[in-house]
Amino acid sequence: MKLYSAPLSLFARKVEIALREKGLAFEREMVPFTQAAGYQPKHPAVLAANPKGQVPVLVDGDLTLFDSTLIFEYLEDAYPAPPLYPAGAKARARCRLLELIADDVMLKPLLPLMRRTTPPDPDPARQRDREDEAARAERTLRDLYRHFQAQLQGAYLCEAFSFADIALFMMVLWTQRLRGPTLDAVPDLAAWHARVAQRPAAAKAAAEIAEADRLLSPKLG
Ligand SMILES: N[C@@H](CCC(=O)N[C@@H](CS)C(=O)NCC(=O)O)C(=O)O
Repeated sequence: MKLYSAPLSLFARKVEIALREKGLAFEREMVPFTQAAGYQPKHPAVLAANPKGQVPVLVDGDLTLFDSTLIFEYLEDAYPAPPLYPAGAKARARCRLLELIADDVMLKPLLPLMRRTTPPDPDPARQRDREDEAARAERTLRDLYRHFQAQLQGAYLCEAFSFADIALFMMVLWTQRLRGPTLDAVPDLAAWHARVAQRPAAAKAAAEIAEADRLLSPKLG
């Protein structure tokens, strides 16, 4: 298998964690990324595989796939052990919903925080607007922390460790690296995050992201 990933792509890192949790060997190619230019120029293989021009892209033999959630679903079907979705239609749907809330709903307030790693706007008024928007987004992120804390089922979101934990782990890690709200007000969620962070696949991704920030995101270093 081959994965097109990127050093600071939270969606591609999701897939790296899932592949390692499933014990699957893969070759990884990191596409170019800088804080100033983003993903430009796009990697030709990614452009050829994904009309959105985004990573992750997974190639498994004659199958080429993009989108981290779709890749999760394929991995579970093709390589069911160990499972990363719970058994039972309702439990699986709930788990997918939690992943969607992490990926889509939590991404929205995270976007204004991402500007903290890009060069400041040369117009001071526009830069102040950016900072105000980030402050509003932090309130939404605190609400989402409380939502996810209430969803915990014992040690993990869906009883056993699942794709939902991987998705939320990345979103919370991203919020922390962008100097978003701490987890002080949500101790159970903080304990959950520490628990997931100890898993070797998550620990490896977190260590590589920290190293990528040291090289690529001086404002966070
Ligand atoms: N829904 C997609 C999102 C993928 C995505 O946003 N990838 C980003 C990196 S994290 C990307 O390649 N961005 C480049 C672009 O959109 O031009 C997924 O889950 O894979």
